[in-house]
Amino acid sequence: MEGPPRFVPLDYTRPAEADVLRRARAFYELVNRRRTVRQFSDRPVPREVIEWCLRAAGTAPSGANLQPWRFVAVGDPAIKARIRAAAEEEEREFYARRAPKEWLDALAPLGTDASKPFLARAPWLIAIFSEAYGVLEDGRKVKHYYALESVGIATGLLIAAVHHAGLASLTHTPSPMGFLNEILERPVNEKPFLLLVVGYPEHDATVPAISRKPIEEIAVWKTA
Ligand code: IYR
Repeated sequence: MEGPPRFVPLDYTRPAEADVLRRARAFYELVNRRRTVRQFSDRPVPREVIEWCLRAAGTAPSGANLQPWRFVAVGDPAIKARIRAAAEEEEREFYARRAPKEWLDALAPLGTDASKPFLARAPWLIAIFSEAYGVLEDGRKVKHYYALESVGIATGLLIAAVHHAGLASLTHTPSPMGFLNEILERPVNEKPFLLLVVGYPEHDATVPAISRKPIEEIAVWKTA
């Protein structure tokens, strides 16, 4: 059906050597200023901004290039309110009963609780789904490879794109997230992966005083 693989020249311009280091540092400095935010302004963000960020996410590498992601961008206040209500219901269960003490202890530095007003206030909620398998027009299923890894990479790019645009985001994972299929009318092959809250931070937003591991703790080198 496909014929032989087709190749085209790589579109690549090699930067001057000194620029490679400068650019590596500059990107670090950009992403190091990203913080997960939980206080969002209701200031609108045009749909076009979200579209470009989603295009960036869609450039992610994926298993067999099957691009097993689906982004549902929710700007409708009525739908956001339904998502908030459903998420808070799960979170109340989580904080009151489901979460073991060890998990609650790990979350303590973040100061989170079951109340999620930002889900109604932020201009955009991007529900990210992972297609466990694809479905052809005739209903046949297509196997997907490394779907979760692929969607995780795409989500990382989306978070970076949103930050680069000058907006804030929150990776939110109410658990379980099955209500997203129902509210957003997504088919069963689409598994909720994450809810990304996107908007401007509130002018007086605060973030937990937590730190990142230094490179010595996250990298191991095997050099001659
Ligand atoms: N989903 C809950 C709890 C929570 C879990 C993790 I792991 C976090 O990093 C943060 C919160 C909530 O959103 O409050």
